[in-house]
Amino acid sequence: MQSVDNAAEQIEFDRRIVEEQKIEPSDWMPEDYRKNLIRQMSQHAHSEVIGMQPEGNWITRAPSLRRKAVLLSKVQDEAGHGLYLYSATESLGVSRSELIEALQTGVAKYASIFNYPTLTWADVGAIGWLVDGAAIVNQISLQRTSYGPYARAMIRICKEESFHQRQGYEIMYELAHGSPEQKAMAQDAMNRNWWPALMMFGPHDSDSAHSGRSMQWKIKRVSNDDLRQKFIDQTVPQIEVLGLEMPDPEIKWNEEKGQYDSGEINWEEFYQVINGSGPCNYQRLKHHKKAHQDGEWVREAVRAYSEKQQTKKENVA
Ligand code: FAQ
Repeated sequence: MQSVDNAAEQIEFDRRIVEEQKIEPSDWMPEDYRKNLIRQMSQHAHSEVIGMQPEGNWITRAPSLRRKAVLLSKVQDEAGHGLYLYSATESLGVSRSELIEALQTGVAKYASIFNYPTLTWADVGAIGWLVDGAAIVNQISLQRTSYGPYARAMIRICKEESFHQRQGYEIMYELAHGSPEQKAMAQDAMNRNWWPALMMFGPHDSDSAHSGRSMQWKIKRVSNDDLRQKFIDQTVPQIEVLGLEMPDPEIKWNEEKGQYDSGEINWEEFYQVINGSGPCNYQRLKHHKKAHQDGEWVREAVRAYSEKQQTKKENVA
């Protein structure tokens, strides 16, 4: 409950939310708002960083130098997105090491999609097209989120994601218009990634634990189900252009609603994956821990450098 001492700050906070003004790091904010932001933003940051692994798996096996250069730079972009988002989260008074600890101990989640394997080169196309495509639909709405540093990070991230989405679609287009084997590979990768991409939008609104408060605080601007529908509606015509079979036989245009009907997600699988039992959960975290340990010398060097600078400053003073 809000203490009487904070009543005036609470009124000011509420006014700013209603008037669509951004909340900045130095502003007063309710503790639950801060905690909820840390939860969502850090999970978003973790997703960007863990999300480097499935595609990173194909950098050494990309089919041409051009594809390799593009993929390398795409994966580097994801690292950059992680950095913007970790920095934005740190502005809420939590340290990077606390955030990493929460990820590595399984306290914090990351997007379920990254717990699936990338079996063929076509998965790289399907990820760029479907996964970045779904991420953009969600992140465009987050450009209007109420927390200033998060909203600004989203604006930059969306620009980069749109290039990612196009490079993925280009890979899919070439495969879908290539040999019968290539077309079959594209179909298979789309079929496998379709449902996990739909799961990225989270549970149905009726089952979403955080949506109520997050919408009220304008952290989230559009509901899980509405974003998912938007993604389906924009992606189905793209499947038609590729000339592939629909990944879900229940996809059908609904004239009355002006949108596509589609089949139900396997929610049992969704909950299994987000609770740690997906096909690659163990592997993803194991790899993250190793990379983090291997990078310890960099953090050590940064600490030593900043101590040296501090001593220099003190000596001058
Ligand atoms: N995966 O009450 P809600 C990308 C959890 S970026 C795992 O509905 P909320 C770029 C949820 O955290 C992709 N967990 O939750 C890229 C909560 O658990 P908690 C990441 C999920 O927050 C591309 C519980 O279920 N994007 O892909 C998932 O209101 C290619 C209850 O759910 C973002 O993070 C899921 N799919 O809505 C990188 C966007 N869905 O915390 C590399 C920002 C739900 O109580 C390669 N986040 N959960 O333990 C959001 O918009 C929201 O957090 C939602 C979930 C919509 C994801």
